[in-house]
Amino acid sequence: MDENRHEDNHQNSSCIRSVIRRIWQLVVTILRQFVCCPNYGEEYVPRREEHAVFAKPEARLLVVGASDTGKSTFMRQMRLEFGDQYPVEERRRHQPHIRRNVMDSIHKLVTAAARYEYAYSTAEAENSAQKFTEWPPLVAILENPDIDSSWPDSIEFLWKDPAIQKAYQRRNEFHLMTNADYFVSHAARILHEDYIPTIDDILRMRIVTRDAVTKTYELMNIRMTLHDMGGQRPERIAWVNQLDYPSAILFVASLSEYDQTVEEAEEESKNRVQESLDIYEQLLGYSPFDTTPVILLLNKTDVFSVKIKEQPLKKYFPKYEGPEGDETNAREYITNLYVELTKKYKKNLLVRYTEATNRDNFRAIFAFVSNYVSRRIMSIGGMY
Ligand SMILES: Nc1nc2c(ncn2[C@@H]2O[C@H](COP(=O)(O)OP(=O)(O)OP(=O)(O)O)[C@@H](O)[C@H]2O)c(=O)[nH]1
Ligand SMILES: [Mg+2]
Repeated sequence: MDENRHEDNHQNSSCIRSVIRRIWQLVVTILRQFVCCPNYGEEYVPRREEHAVFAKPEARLLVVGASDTGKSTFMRQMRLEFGDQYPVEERRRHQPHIRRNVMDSIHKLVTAAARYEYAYSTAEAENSAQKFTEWPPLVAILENPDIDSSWPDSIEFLWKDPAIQKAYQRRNEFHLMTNADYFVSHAARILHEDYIPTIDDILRMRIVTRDAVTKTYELMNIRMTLHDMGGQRPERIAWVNQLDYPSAILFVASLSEYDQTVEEAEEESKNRVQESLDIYEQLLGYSPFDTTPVILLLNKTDVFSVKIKEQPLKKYFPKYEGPEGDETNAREYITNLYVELTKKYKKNLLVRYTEATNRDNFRAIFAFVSNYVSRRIMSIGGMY
């Protein structure tokens, strides 16, 4: 009963907002006609600043999805393409995060090798591993610029040892960050005293988003605001404050997460694809989004194409009947899980496969997203 009343209230307020939006569009249209174009009948060419106030359509995109799927990486690409492109000072600010990524990766690998009782190939490797077993001294280097000069070589040396490589093959069991291989194999450069992060390092670093991050970009023919919403469970509680009539939803999911469990819910050992589908379904069922277009970005195609040859999809999704190791079939199976849910809610869905760390791929995907959103906004009167 209460639930129904809640639903009714929701629908009423949706209706009122929709009417207000339409009235506002009408006012803007009248203003354009009589304020911007006083010489009615002549062809009107707006001045630059009038463009900014009246003509440029605005879009508001919600970038949502489960944690670790690539939402913030997409935002970093936006900044590289349309923002300040990460000047040196800004890159330097990320130095401790990236060093932490190196330390976290090698610590988790060494810990896993010990847990699986994998023996190191030499006594030297065994000794090196000892340096990275305790976390507190490792994290202390982030405040202390005098990094033990033996560490970079030890990390790169350990990375080649079969014990660490065998642990790496089982990385889905212990929440190793996606680009751990990149960080560990670049340890010497990253731990060097003169280190300044490169753009590649920035795109690959892992920092969990706490609180939503909002950025507005003035693009050629549209002003676009993107809200990057933290995807971990505690962060998702804040989503409701931002869910007010977006122009479109960019739902980011990782193709490569099919063999992993949710990091922040270790006790449940819930599969990450299932978590992502559950979040997706909640958004589809949220009534203010009834007419909001959804673009599904199935991300981490590079990681997926390597993983699918190593980890059978059927082991994690027993209903998968396609050939094992076949990237196209496996990709379609995962895509269909989202498509089926979308059909259930009678919505339209646009799907794109992405590699958020790849500049060219990002450019192509963003061109598609911005064209689609601009055309849609223009078709409903220039405002949303
Ligand atoms: N190799 C590869 N790594 C990716 C790709 N997309 C994202 N990553 C990496 O995956 C990790 C997680 O990406 P984020 O963008 O931080 O994920 P998020 O969705 O913002 O996560 P939350 O902030 O926890 O919600 C980072 O280390 C990224 O560099 C991809 O397409 N390929
Ligand atoms: Mg993030």
